[in-house]
Amino acid sequence: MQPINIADYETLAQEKLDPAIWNYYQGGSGDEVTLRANRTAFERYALRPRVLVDVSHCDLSTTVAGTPVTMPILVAPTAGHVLAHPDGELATVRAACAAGTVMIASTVASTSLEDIAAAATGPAWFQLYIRSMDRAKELVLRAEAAGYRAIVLTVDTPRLGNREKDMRYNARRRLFPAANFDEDDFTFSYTGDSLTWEVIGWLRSLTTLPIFLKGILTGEDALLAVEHGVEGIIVSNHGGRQLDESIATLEALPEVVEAVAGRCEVYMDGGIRRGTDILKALALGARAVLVGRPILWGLAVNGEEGARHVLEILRTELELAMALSGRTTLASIDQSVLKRVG
Ligand code: FNR
Ligand code: LAC
Repeated sequence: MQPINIADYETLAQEKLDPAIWNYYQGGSGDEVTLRANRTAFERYALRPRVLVDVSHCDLSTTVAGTPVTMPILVAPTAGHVLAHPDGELATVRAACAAGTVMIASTVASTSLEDIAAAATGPAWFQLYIRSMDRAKELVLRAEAAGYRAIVLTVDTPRLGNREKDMRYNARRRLFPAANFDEDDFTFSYTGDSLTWEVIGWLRSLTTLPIFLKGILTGEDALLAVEHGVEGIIVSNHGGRQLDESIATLEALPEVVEAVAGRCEVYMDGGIRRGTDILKALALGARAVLVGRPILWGLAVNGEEGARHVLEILRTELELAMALSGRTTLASIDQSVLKRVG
């Protein structure tokens, strides 16, 4: 089969991957209610297309924290890309740069942050998990020295979610060493469970890079994030892998956008599989979206080329959705394109 959409990549990736890895990628936490909700939330909105608009040129370009990107689609941080393909994160970062967008490299990447930065032909960002302050400080300084343009602190992981697929398929025993550390046992260590909002000031004292918080789902926390001076928020429930039964990200997005009121950038991730999904997220106030699993599927199927193709499919679909809905710029995509139907 020649993959023509993201679902095709999902099917082909399953055929390629060892079940332990496949289930680690696909899995959500608990009963996977949130994992499913991230997808079904998109179906609660229908599109209201406008006609007789000159759509001969649609402009998808924007900036994220001042970094120009050719489209509002970023590569979400995900762990251990060598599990998908031997070229691992090097393939991913090349694909993202070739597509004119930004990869957010994970703390628990299977390639060191320096090697990823060296392979990048454009800007990349670094996702931070803080297990110990000493180690986190070292990571931030290394990331800044390597040329990363932003720090994305993931805040929804004071503990690891209840990943029952990992238990059943023994995924943890088979995983990779995390290349940013000397020890092999770092893979499943996350942001420490005693961290509080004071960590933002501490991070700010270490770096001048823009700071993003990933994993915000409420207006209350969005407000605190703004008060602590972050440059951006990523509305995320970790792809349904942390607190099961937490709100779908598309449903959480409007209250975060409202609370922020333009004072920092707001992105979202979770369940983005079609260009129309992106259109809906932008209409609800996201400046950009991140994609997680689809990139891993592309990598698994065809390395750098596969990851690149996944990004190009999403770009083409978003462009078509904009043309067919009569919205030729990202700025023209507002709530008037949506009707709530569920
Ligand atoms: C993740 N995610 C994640 N997030 C993060 O901040 N650091 C990480 O290392 C990882 N690792 C990771 C591994 C795998 C296999 C998955 C599926 C997810 C979460 C990720 O950044 C993102 O929030 C979700 O993947 C978005 O949902 P979709 O696009 O996968 O539906
Ligand atoms: C995960 C971690 C690595 O979701 O964030 O598996």
